Formats: sequence, C-alpha cells, structure tokens
Amino acid sequence: MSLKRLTTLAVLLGASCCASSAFAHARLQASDPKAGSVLAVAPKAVRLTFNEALEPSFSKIAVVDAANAAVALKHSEVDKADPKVMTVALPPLHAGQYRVQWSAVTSDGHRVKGEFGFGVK
Ligand SMILES: [Cu+2]
Repeated sequence: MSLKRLTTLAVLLGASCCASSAFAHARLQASDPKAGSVLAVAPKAVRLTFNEALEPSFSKIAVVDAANAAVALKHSEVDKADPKVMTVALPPLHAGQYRVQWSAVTSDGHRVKGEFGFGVK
C-alpha cells in the first residue's frame, strides 16, 4: 500500500471515529458578519454560532486587519443562555479588509481553529 493511500485511510478512519462519537469537534455554523461579506456599515460585534456548547475559558475570537495587525478587543464571551454562541465587541473599524480568527473547544476537549474574512466599505 502506498504512503499516500495509507494517509488517506488514516484520515478517513480519524473522521469516522469522531463523527460517530457522542461529542463532536467545534464546527462553525454561522457568523455575523458573514464570511466574505462586504459591509457598508462597520459591524459592532462579531457573533459566531457553533454546533456544540463551547468551553468559555478555552474559546476566543481575534480579529486582524489587512496588515495582519491585531484589532484591540475585549474578551470574547460565550453566551450564558446559549453556549453555542460566542461574541466579541468591536471598536469602530475603518474601511478595509479584516479576518476573524477563532479558536473553540467543545466538551470533547479538542481545540479547533478557523478563520474567515470580511470587508468594511
Ligand atoms: Cu473532537
């Protein structure tokens, strides 16, 4: 069996192992602003909705601008009433491109990271 095939098999096995477990990895299901959106009015917050309840102490949102400089943010908050939702307030944003970089831990304890962009006109 080739190395490539072995790797593919390992990936498939890994995927089926986690998909069938009671707890799933954090997976982003919706965001505000939406990925790839260009907004006429700068958003006042980033709101992310996940597939599972988040562990607040291990989950956070960061935002960087087009020069990859971090936008100064307060702590991200996991919604107490709906722990699948994490938000962070934004300062007034200039026109430009931004990237939201999130990391999230759900009850299975795995850290998952992701990012997406949005623009402000
Ligand atoms: Cu997992």
